[in-house]
Amino acid sequence: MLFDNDFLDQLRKAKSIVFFTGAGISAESGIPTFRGKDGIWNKLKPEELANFNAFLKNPDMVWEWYQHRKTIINETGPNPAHVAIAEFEKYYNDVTVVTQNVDNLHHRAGSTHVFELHGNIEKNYCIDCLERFDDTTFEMTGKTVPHCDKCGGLIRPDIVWFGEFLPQDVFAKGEQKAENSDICFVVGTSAVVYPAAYIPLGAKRAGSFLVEVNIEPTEISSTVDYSLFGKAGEIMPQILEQVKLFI
Ligand code: BV8
Ligand code: ZN
Repeated sequence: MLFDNDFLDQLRKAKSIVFFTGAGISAESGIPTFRGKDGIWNKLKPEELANFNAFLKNPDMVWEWYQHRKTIINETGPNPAHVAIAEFEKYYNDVTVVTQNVDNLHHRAGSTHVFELHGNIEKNYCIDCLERFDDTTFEMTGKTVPHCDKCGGLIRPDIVWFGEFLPQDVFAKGEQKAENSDICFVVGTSAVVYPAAYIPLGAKRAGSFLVEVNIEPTEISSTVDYSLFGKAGEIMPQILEQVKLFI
């Protein structure tokens, strides 16, 4: 792939880089996106699954949906896009991932500075006493929603559902990193979910060079400085190859 000279100059002189990612970066790992042609929300309604009232109304159904997604995630792994982003840390001192994804694939690829705006599917907590039940320490079996062994309350995924606030410190730090970045890559996101989608917009306003990597134009295409259309799993390794040439 041939890259624009202005973009190559930005890559050469950049000191801090942020990767703002969405479900599209995990598509080539076999994890369905939300709004694409085979998106999750085409078959299921987010308000019936990814919100607290849905969970209270039918905890087993919501819990089972997350266990199903976790099974898909556990059966796959990071793809070349996640791996390339992790490798950027070898060539730049200040690399941050700000992700909307809950699939933990950036960590599994080796990225060491990851802000998870919408939580992490391997983490859970009791809705009554807030006791934590992360997968690392708590083996969940069966399809029905588990109950807290401290107070008997329902255990929910530590994921930000619609209508819920994002973890304020995570959002603030991710926003600040993006605003102070020299380049902010926007990879595999439709950029329609807020307040997360404010982050790349804030980066642009603060003077960061915004680069979109997506298979098709999105809400943010008219704002970015440079669009690269194609699969993230193909484009991100090619950008890394360019970096290796001049670093
Ligand atoms: C909140 C967790 C405060 C669940 C998710 C303005 C300000 C504040 C809020 C709002 C606002 N406007 C509207 C709202 C409400 C709402 C919202 O944004 N709704 C949208 C849909 C209109 N926001 C909220 O509710 C947020 N909370 O605002 O709290 C508050 C509190 C009380 C009352 C009022 C306000 C919470 C939002 C978080 C919701 N949780 N997920 C779960 O995962 O189970 S959102 C969900 O969407 C995922 O987290 C996902 O990450 C996120 C964004 O989607 P994308 O990642 O972009 O995925 P998508 O499928 O859309 O796009 C994939 C892209 O990849 C496509 O562009 C495709 O072309 C591309 N692609 C595909 N394959 C590839 C590829 N690109 C490259 N390579 C490929 N191979
Ligand atoms: Zn409890």
